[in-house]
Amino acid sequence: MEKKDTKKVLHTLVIIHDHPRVLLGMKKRGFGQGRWNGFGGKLENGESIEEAAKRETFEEAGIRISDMDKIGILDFEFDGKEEGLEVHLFKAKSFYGNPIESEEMSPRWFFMEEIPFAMMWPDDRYWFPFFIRNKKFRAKFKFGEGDKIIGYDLNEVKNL
Ligand code: 8OG
Repeated sequence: MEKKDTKKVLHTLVIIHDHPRVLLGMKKRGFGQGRWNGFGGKLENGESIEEAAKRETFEEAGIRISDMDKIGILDFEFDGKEEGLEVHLFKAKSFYGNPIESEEMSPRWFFMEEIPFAMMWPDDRYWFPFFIRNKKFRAKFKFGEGDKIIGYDLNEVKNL
């Protein structure tokens, strides 16, 4: 039988890292509601991935990014669904502005030891150590029912 490749919808994800803290937002609505996450979403017409990442961070948390690095590409598949996600993850260390609550996100700083993995997407605890140690990575996660991870693959890479 011919294996169909799942279609991947591009998304961005930005985590602000101001050592020893990271900025996360509580998602107030939509996909991922009730979870702490970085800031991001889909690309708008004609935008580059980087432009979209910066725009979403400003819209969702009021933070302007001056500089950021791509640290990971996360590939998500959902069992039984034709459409998956390709999420480009950025680490931003250089930014200005103070976090402000938006309609979508309620931002808060977390020290490394208190990152609330139990209230985040279940894949995050797998790749966060790479993010913290500045190791670039590519990851694939397959989700089953109830957002359970039913398979994954995670590798450090030199370039993204
Ligand atoms: O536009 P919308 O808010 O629905 O975009 C979803 C955001 O959530 C986007 O920034 C990508 C991010 N995201 C997923 N899946 C996962 C995941 O498993 N872990 C994390 N940390 N973020 C995710 O779509």
